[in-house]
Order: sequence, then structure tokens, then C-alpha cells
Amino acid sequence: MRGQFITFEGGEGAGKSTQIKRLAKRLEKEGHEVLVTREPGGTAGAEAVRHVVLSGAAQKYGTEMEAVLFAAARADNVQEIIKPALDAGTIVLCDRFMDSSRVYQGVSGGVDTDFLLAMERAVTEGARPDLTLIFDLPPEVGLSRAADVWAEDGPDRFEKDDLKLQEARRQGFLDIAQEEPDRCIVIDASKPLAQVSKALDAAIDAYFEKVSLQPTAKSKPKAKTKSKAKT
Ligand code: Z5A
Repeated sequence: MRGQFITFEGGEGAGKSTQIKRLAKRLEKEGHEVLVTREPGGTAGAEAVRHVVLSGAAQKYGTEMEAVLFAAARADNVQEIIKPALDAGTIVLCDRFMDSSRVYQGVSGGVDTDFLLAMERAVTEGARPDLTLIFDLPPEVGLSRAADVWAEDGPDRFEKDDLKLQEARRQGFLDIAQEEPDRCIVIDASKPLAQVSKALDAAIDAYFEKVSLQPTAKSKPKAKTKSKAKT
């Protein structure tokens, strides 16, 4: 049986990485096979592209060029990592995916929608997200959280954009959620960590129930061996 492809989307500092790590641990404990990946990234080639786009080195060539680079990185991640894992029945948790291209390159970058969607279709064939969790919060809150973890390099190419663009991106993700309610669930990411975790767990539980997902026989947690009876 094909695995489940779950993507995490939203603005900067929304808590996606924190929640993916926690959720992966939870699902593994429950006996699921889990694979975590991120975009841009996941493979050596895609990580190289990540460096080029996030450093801002490609910015001077325009947003279309950046869109193609994100799509190239995605193609590699899908072919090398995501699709084989899904074919093996694994739950794939991906930190950002195609909606980030729709929003960052489309909504705030002005790249033509038909061009973006054509690349999206070509690149994601056989690996369309089953569930997308959109972490929503005011951009100024997310940016201030992200600023706490910036290394000495400071903000990346997209974190430097002004608040108006960040607001447009927030709205872009919310619009996708509204257009595709069967795939997307919005999580209020402005809440304290424990509340966000609870909301995410509830969304995952409801989704697994909807698709009748159980741990695979191969990966079911082993029954605990009884401790030796005291004599
Ligand atoms: N991009 C694009 O343009 N087109 C594309 O197609 C794709 C991507 C795929 C990737 O950056 C960039 O590429 C991204 C879009 C663009 N723009 N930027 N920048 P990235 O992967 O380096 O960054 P990110 O995805 O934006 O992640 P992030 O800024 O690291 O945020 P996060 O993963 O959502 O948050 P976090 O690291 O889990 O949490 C941030 C801090 O907040 C951390 O200290 C946490 O402990 C704290 N935190 C987490 N949750 C909470 C709550 N609930 N309360 C308080 N504090 C919290």
C-alpha cells in the first residue's frame, strides 16, 4: 500500500521544523515507518540548490529562475527520496513543498501561475501531498521567533523581504487552504507550543481515522517482553 505524504507549510518561524521532529518521534513510537525530509533539500543535489537560493545568489537572475531552481530541487527530492519511500508504504513528513512555490514564487514573486503549475505537475507526478498542514501566524511573530535561531549569517534571502510581502504570503497559504479544503488543514501556530502540538496531534488523529491508517505489520511496535517473574 502506498504510504502517506504529509507536507508542512507556512511563513517563517511558524514552528514547522519543531513539530515535524516531535510528530516523527510520536509516529515511530506508535510503530509507523516515517521519513522526514525538507525543501529545498533532501538530496545532495537539492541541498546544493538550497544553498544557491537561500544565500540570495540566484536573486539577481529573477524570480522565474528561482522558481525553476526550486522545481529542480523538488524533482530530485521526489525521485530519489519521496517517491521510493511512499512506494514502500512509509509516512513522509516534508518541511515545505509545492505550496511554498505557489506562494513565494507565485503570490509574492509574481511568477506566472500557468508556468508554475506546469512545473508543479511535471515534478510532483506520483507524489502529490495527501495532507497539508498550514501553520498560520502573523509574520512579525514568526520573524521574531526565527530571528532567535538565526546563526551569524542573519536572515536568508526570503526572511529579508518586507512585512507587506510576508503578509501576502500568509494570505496566499490561507487562500490555498480555502481552495483545497480536502487536502489542507490550518493550524493556529501563534499559540504556545503545547497548544500547537495538541492541535497538530488532533489533526493527524482525525486524518488517520479518515484513511483508516494503522501501523504496518512490519513496523508494529514489538509487544513488551514480560519481565522475569521474581522467584
Ligand atoms: N522556499 C521558496 O521560496 N519556494 C519553495 O518552493 C520552497 C521554499 C520549498 C526555506 O527556508 C525558504 O525557502 C523559505 C521559503 C523558501 N523561506 N524562508 N526563509 P528554511 O527551510 O530555512 O526556513 P523555514 O521553512 O521558513 O523555517 P524556519 O524559519 O526555520 O521556521 P519553522 O521551521 O517553521 O520554525 P521552527 O524552526 O520550528 O521554530 C522557530 C523558533 O520558534 C524555534 O526557536 C522554536 O523553538 C520556536 N517555536 C516553535 N514553535 C513555537 C511556539 N508555538 N511558540 C513559541 N516559540 C515556538
